[in-house]
Amino acid sequence: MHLTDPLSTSREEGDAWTRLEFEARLRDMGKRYHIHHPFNVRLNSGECSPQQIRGWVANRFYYQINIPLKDAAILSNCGDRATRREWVVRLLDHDGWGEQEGGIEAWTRLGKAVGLSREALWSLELVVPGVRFAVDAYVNFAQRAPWQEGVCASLTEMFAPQIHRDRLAAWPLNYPWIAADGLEYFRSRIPLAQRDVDHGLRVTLDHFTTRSQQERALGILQFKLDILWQMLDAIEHAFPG
Ligand code: AHQ
Repeated sequence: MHLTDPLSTSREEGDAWTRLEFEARLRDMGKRYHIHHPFNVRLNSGECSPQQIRGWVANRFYYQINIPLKDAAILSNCGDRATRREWVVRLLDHDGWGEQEGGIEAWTRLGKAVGLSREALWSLELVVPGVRFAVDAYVNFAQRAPWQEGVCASLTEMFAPQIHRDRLAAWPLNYPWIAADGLEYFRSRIPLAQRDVDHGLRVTLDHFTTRSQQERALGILQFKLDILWQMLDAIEHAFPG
């Protein structure tokens, strides 16, 4: 096991961190969040071309349509009914239910607003290998890992409200050609992300209690931060300008 392996726990056992210290260390990893990725900085500064924005939307669509599969994998591994009752809403948030269109449908409206037809989006023709592999790694992790580890990996959403707020503030100014209703997904996620993180953090702080377990939790979060970072690396490479 390489020391650089983010999922490695090859460290001697120290004292467990307090709950507050553990949460602070999880939140401190926000400095590695993809909000700081050069592509995201350019995207929010108005420096991306319409083709780059379409590339980003089409590739992130693959992430979006896989979130419910990831969340269903966690549900299928979870024997605790109370947790499942809380977790199941995440699938509905994305797939929708009854009259509620859901986040995947909202993302197709974002696609339309940036010039991607529903067919182009759903064809997945613009999804590049690096994005596919990163997203598939996330779903495979959720299928294989204990459900609490899958929950822990979702905690990158601790940092998501800010990235959504940035888009809502910057895109109308920088990309006036993108219809405002295309940004509804970002607006909808801010309260949902906060609700999801409340639950995910409670599960994580309750489950990972020894020092080596807490270190593993940090490694799991780093693994998910790497997934988000790699997606932007691959998109940046595939859509240079
Ligand atoms: O729109 C996003 C979303 O629904 C989720 C679910 C959550 C998870 O379960 O891993 N993560 C996540 C994220 C969403 N949007 C990303 C973005 O940059 O718009 C951020 C991403 C995350 O922070 O993990």
